[in-house]
Amino acid sequence: MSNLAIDPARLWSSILQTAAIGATPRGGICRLALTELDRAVRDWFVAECEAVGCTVTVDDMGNIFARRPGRDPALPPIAIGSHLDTQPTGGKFDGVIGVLAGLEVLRALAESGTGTEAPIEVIDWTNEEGSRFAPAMLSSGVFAGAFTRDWAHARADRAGTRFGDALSAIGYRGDAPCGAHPLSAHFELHIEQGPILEDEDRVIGIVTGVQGMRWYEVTVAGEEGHAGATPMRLRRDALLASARMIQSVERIAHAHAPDAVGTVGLIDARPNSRNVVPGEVFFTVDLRHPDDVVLEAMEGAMHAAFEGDAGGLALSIERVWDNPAVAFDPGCIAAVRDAAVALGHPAREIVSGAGHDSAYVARVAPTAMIFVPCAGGLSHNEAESAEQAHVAAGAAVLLHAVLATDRRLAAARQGRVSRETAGVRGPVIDGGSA
Ligand code: HGY
Ligand code: MN
Ligand code: MN
Repeated sequence: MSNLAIDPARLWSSILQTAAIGATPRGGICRLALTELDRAVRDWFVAECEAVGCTVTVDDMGNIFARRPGRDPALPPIAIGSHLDTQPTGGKFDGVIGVLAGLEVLRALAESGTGTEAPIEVIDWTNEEGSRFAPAMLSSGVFAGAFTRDWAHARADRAGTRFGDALSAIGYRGDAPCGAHPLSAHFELHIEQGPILEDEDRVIGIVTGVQGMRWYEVTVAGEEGHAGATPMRLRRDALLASARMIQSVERIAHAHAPDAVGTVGLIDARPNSRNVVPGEVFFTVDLRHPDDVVLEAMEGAMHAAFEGDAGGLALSIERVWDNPAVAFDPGCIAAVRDAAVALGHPAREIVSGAGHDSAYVARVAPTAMIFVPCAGGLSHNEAESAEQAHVAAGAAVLLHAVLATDRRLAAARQGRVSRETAGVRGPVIDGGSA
């Protein structure tokens, strides 16, 4: 294992290269799932993986699997996954560093001629953001059995385009059935997207789980009317009722402080004309909490509040997504923790406020995540930024955790460690320079 090491400059260069695909004038990225820009970054990723000797397969949800063979092809791969789609006002790092750190691991292994027992696989999960096609993590959700492939393919964006049709249009509707793809473990490097690591001067977040999250779609129906001739007492103003509901979401989140969050991020008022009393409003609600029992209580409070806020207007509330809180695999968590300690990076355990593909993959494979700080905790914002040294540190921890997991699998395979203790445990770092 000579000179096995992450190349920080090469990794950073790849991040900047992909940042040019969908770059916005304000320094961010707008690369929505299944658009021509998503296709372009996928094509780039596939070419880079093939250039280091990987075989690439695509499943029928568009998930891309770039596999580097191991000594034992019968072993399910150790996976490194994240996403390349972004928010409309996304940044250069959200999702991207997880996929590109995986590519950097492949490059480092190839360059140093380091073999592994298990195959190593880097995955680009389709439509993690859920911005264009709700819900978020749609494709890792199908992979984990949370959604059927047909339900996912039928999901439509606000313009009425179906997921399956958009996937075909960019040429990434693969043949392999999504989900029939065992993994020995799954690791994901991601920016924290919050302020904790930076506030505490930590470089590595040892992510132990993800909080629970639920999405709703709300429609309020009143009656269009003339803005000048309709007396206030006769109005059935859908936007005014919705405004009361949006304030209720904020109140309910504060009422379940300090860990609850509630967001109304998308709103469509129709006919959206300045001199028409709005007749119908569609808006979304995103509720999150680390404890599913509290999340359930928040949902009940929201329904009760909205009934009153509606003021007699027609109201429909549909829950389109319910992703319970997730605890990651203790063995994978230990592999991350041991790697951070061995590499000397200040670290702390943390639960993710943001959703990630790992939240679903954890249902079907031992999984853990690695966080690195982002400036001001800012994300889903074009000003999102991270330090090159921190991204490189995260990638080095990722490499160590993957190699340690591989060694444990090899030992278990050779029967040196009894199966029941084999699990996926921390590495015995041999001073590798990775
Ligand atoms: O919604 C989320 O937390 C993620 O960014 N998709
Ligand atoms: Mn992300
Ligand atoms: Mn995101």
